[in-house]
Amino acid sequence: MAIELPPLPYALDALSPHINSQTLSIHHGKHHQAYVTNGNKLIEGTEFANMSLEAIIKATAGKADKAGIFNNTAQVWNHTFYWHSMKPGGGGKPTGAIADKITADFGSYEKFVELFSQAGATQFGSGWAWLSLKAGKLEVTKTPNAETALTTGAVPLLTMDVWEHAYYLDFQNRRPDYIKTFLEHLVNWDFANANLAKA
Ligand code: MN3
Repeated sequence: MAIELPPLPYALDALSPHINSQTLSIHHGKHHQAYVTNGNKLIEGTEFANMSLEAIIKATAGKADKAGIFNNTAQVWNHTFYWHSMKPGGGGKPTGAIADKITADFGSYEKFVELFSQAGATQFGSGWAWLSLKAGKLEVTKTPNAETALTTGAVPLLTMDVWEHAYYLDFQNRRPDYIKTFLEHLVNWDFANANLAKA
């Protein structure tokens, strides 16, 4: 089955003024679309052509001769997960089960903010910061380039894109300001709660 570009779950201007419509238009319409287009070209006529996106990612992870397929398909999945990790009017302290779990596993929401911010800020070059559930416990991790928490034996709950294309038009080189804005104004705790409930 061909890989498809899912629509953004909100309007292009829905995250303004934190992430403006130009960023979302290019990030979704050009970057995300390019991973879809390239992924489809690479799987055409191969054993992966009829597999689900997640199955392709898991089957190609860590295989040097399949790096092109992995990089493009993982980036398709990571971006879709990232769009849902944000919502208009999001951010701030979590509610529901994820709030209790954060307190139980990290000690406090403030400690989670510190760990997540550090993961995003210290990912050298391009990559992702994650909140995941692994062996029943929350963990904050970072991955380089297209690497994804999906293939680490964890259940991803939230992600934040820290590739420069995610924030450069809005924040230029100020990645820490983007991370702060993500946590204070954008993070979608409903999505994290839904993923936690399914985990
Ligand atoms: Mn990106």
